[in-house]
Amino acid sequence: MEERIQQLLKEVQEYTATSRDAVENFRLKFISKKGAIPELFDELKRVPAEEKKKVGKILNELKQSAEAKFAVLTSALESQVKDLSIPDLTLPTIPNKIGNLHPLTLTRNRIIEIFERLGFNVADGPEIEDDWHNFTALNFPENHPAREMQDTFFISKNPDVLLRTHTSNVQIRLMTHEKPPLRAIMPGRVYRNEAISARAHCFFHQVEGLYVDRNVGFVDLKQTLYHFAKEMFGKDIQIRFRPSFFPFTEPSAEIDITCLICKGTGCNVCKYSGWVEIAGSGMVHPNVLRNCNIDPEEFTGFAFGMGIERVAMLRYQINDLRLFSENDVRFLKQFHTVI
Ligand code: 2NL
Repeated sequence: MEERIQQLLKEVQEYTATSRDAVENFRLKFISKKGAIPELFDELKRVPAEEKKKVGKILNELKQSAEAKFAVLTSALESQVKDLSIPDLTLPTIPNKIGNLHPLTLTRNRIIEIFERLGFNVADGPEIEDDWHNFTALNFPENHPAREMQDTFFISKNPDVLLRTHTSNVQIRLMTHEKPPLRAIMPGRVYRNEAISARAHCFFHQVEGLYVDRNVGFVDLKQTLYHFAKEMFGKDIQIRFRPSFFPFTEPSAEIDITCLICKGTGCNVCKYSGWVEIAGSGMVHPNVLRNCNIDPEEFTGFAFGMGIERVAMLRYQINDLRLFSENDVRFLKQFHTVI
């Protein structure tokens, strides 16, 4: 009998059960009324008195060990059941990954937001343009190099059909068809015949702006772009206006801000000058106003233009223009938008 008890003890210790049925089988085999242990207690009654104490002791050990094992198996089963149970239905759902906005779209939207708060409308116009709206009305001389085949895409043999090289064509259309006061920005895609590199592309995006009214002065231009730069890049940056030249503005100025990469101490992005250019600007040339039937004696205006890619590169610290048009998901998914 002692041997049988030892054998059963071994079986109890080695028993594994992960299903409800297997745990029930354990109970039936060892613990239940008709199981092996109660049967052994019955037999114990017939064991000779001198051995009873010894056999009874190991039988009790077997009983305790079987009961402890049963408790362990049951609680393991319960925690398993808990894992399979219904999750907390009050928790928010896992958001669907439906994509995000392109960094150029995010940047364009921010630029629009800043100017809309200053009372600017958003206007757009055609990307396929004629010579008048892209060059002549903008006071480009007949022999200006920008008109050359090397710089401009002509889309047919007809030199009067071209891809716009800036969004100024929209301003020309606006000034021709509407009367001042005019206050609008024009975001859009423009095309230039350039070799593709980290710094240049054959198409890119611009936002131009125009404000025409009585008594618009350089001070209005300066304050508007000063406000824009601080809103866009933060209150800590410094801004400088540098004299420049464009055929369509007089006087003209380029706007630089302190380099956001090196904070003005010098790096390869700012070519060790501490400054980066963010926009061109100026007072609309009287010839341009005249070309749109606006009297330059009565009205004046300022205009500006900036590359959205350039602003986005500074905003997100991107060092290669090609990333914007390659559509590499590893790049695009870094610009999370909260939906
Ligand atoms: C640049 C420079 C500029 C304008 C664009 C403009 C348009 C009209 C009349 C006068 Cl219709 N000016 N636009 C003016 C100054 C600069 O862009 O560097 N853009 C990326």
